Amino acid sequence: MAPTPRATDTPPLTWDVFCHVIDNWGDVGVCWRLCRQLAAAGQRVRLWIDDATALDWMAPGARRGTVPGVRVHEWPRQADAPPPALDPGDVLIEGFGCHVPDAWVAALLPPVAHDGRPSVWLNLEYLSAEPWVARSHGLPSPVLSGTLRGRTKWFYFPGFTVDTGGLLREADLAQRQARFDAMAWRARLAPHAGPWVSLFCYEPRALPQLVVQPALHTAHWLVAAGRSAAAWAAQVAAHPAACPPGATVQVLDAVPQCAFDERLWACDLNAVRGEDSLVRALWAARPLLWQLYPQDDDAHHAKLEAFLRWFDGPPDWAAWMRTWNGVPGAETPALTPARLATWREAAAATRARLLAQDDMLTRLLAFVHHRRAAPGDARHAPATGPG
Ligand code: TRH
Repeated sequence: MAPTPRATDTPPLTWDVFCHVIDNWGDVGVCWRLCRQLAAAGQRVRLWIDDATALDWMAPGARRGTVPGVRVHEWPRQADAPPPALDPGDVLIEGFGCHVPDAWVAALLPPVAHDGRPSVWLNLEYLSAEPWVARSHGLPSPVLSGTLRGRTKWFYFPGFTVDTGGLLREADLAQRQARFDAMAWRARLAPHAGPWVSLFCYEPRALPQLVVQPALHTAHWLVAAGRSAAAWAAQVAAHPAACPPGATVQVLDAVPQCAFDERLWACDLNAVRGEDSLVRALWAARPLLWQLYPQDDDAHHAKLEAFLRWFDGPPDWAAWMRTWNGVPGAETPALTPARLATWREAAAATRARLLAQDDMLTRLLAFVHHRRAAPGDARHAPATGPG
């Protein structure tokens, strides 16, 4: 089998990444990380986004073009908006099923790219550990009618196992983590000796229950601005008896992505939500509680169970994860320092397991390389990394 092309081996291509911001920060968060990592690997990236305001704090300067390799463009999503008069690209990515008008695809992605090879059109999907993800990753979606008839869009599914599209991870992540001084980071923020907890969540009903756990009686809570701070205000701050006297809290303004990542490295317990912050919590290798994006029909409960099966962590942690996500009937044992220590061991083991796999960028580049080299043959890129 041919070796997986490393990011630096791949000649620069022009990538158009499209992002439609629905709500919260996950769409822009994932698309921005992808763009930044593509650019760091020497690729040329145009990010098309319909609401770039979150980038002002997530990636200061990005809109002004201060990040080498990435240009941020406004994406007017009106159906009749004329396509831009720019040189066509080589790869076009629709983030999370955001539909790019046919005229734009036709203008930015002719079937044959600048070097005579086929261009590649991808739909980047949401992250899930459910078994169908591996089955669906890399499937073609042929266009059967309209002006793009005969073209093919490919499904790209990120995931936790080697048979999926992988997880975003910067090439220098491990080195930056090794250099990071958590105690110095904490000292800059507050003089507090107890455990540190970061809270990034929607409105988990179990929040008051978590706050009073024995391991967290003297915790310092770092609460993210926005929905997390509102949940804290409504469920904890509004009920003075709900907060143990030894606990302290700081509400933190939204910070750039790399600073958010460091917060997770510095804490003893990370409550995260959505998808991108979950991945960051996995890299942080600290005990985590993940709140999934709630869906009306509770479809997120199946997604949670799939994640728990893949993670294979301590049963008391799985029980807390269910409670944190409002799964009925979950019984949570008291969260003690000893329990927190076993969660930490499990988190470290999971990070090690993931680090043994190729990251998403490596797999994405391999996928695109494969599609450009052999159009119309087997649907999957070569396997990338150890099983
Ligand atoms: O904001 P989210 O809840 O995003 C959600 C989910 O992705 C969900 O699946 C999707 O359907 C919905 O959006 C539309 O959580 P997520 O995915 O963790 O994204 C948050 C991003 O914000 C992540 O990139 C980290 C970033 N962030 C910062 O950069 N600085 C901060 O201070 C904070 C709190 C977050």
